[in-house]
Amino acid sequence: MKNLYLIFAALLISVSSICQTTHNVQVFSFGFEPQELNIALGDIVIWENTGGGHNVNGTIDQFPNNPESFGNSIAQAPWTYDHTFNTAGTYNYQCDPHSGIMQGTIIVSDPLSTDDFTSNGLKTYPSPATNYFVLNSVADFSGNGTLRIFDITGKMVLQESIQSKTQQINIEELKPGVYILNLSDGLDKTFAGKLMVQ
Ligand SMILES: [Cu+2]
Repeated sequence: MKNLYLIFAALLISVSSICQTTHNVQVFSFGFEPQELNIALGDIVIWENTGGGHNVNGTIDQFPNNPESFGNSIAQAPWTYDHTFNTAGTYNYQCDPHSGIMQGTIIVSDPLSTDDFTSNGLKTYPSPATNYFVLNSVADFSGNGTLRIFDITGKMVLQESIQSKTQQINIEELKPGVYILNLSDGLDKTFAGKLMVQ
């Protein structure tokens, strides 16, 4: 029983520590400041152009190794442009008219890819999921319990009673993004994992 409380406390701390954060990048003649930015999955970056005609180009066309595209069109200051990063990885971007001197990097890390979470072994199929998913590889799970799904701000968005290991869980109402799963068998076991919805 003590073990259950410890796991649940660890989950709550993990959930509360990964709230969505907003980061600012100044755009000016000629540069991005900070030029390199480390953020967490789900964070928002706001670029603010305070002077000159610039843009943000982080498209896969321009940078084939970017996990996904982002960016805006060239325009005179003032403007702001924001993007929410929902895929981990390293993103490069540039200002097209000044590509030789205006280059930036965003490094997005996944706060959930820690030993704490992976060692709990709660996996889902398919991943990413669209309309539904099933629990996968939960060796110690009896098949009866309660599944709770939290968004990245720690808000519970879905609670489902689980009656079998192969039960399909409907997630048509969940927006694309990363979610945290908490599965309890109501006795002494709790499993944690993450869910990618597209
Ligand atoms: Cu520029």
